[in-house]
Amino acid sequence: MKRILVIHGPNLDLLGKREPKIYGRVTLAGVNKLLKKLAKTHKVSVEIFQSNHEGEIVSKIGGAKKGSVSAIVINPAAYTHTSVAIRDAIAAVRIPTVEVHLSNIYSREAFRHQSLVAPVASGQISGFGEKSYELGFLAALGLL
Ligand code: CA2
Repeated sequence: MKRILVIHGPNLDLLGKREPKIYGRVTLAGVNKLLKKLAKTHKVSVEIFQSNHEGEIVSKIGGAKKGSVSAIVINPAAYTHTSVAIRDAIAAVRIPTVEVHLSNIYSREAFRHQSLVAPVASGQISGFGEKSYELGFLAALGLL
């Protein structure tokens, strides 16, 4: 069975608990439930990982090859705009990767307009709330 790795970056564990005007009322548990349901429907396995630490995310991506991951869906959160390390890890593993964002990063502050991850991702989905994850997961299935 093909395996999709979903990575949630820093502070996404706070989803639904703060900033509802930007990120809505959905919780990370709610997003994960949706992803597990999608995986079941499409007969793939899903591994879900959240970390507030850049190095842990880098190691998770690096270990994906050994764990026979077929595609990665990642919301790098604030690291989207700062992390050369996460970008390099994605480029190095050569596993098709879809970048997702709940909010439209291009309609927000200027510092969010640049993604260091986008050039090494297969594509990016931004601005559809919880649905961004669903669209990202479906895009990843299309890359398997
Ligand atoms: O829109 C997205 O998904 C982001 O990746 C979310 C990041 C932000 O830094 C990116 O620019 C865009 C922030 C994730 C933290 O989410 C929170 C949720 C609730 C309360 C506080 C933060």
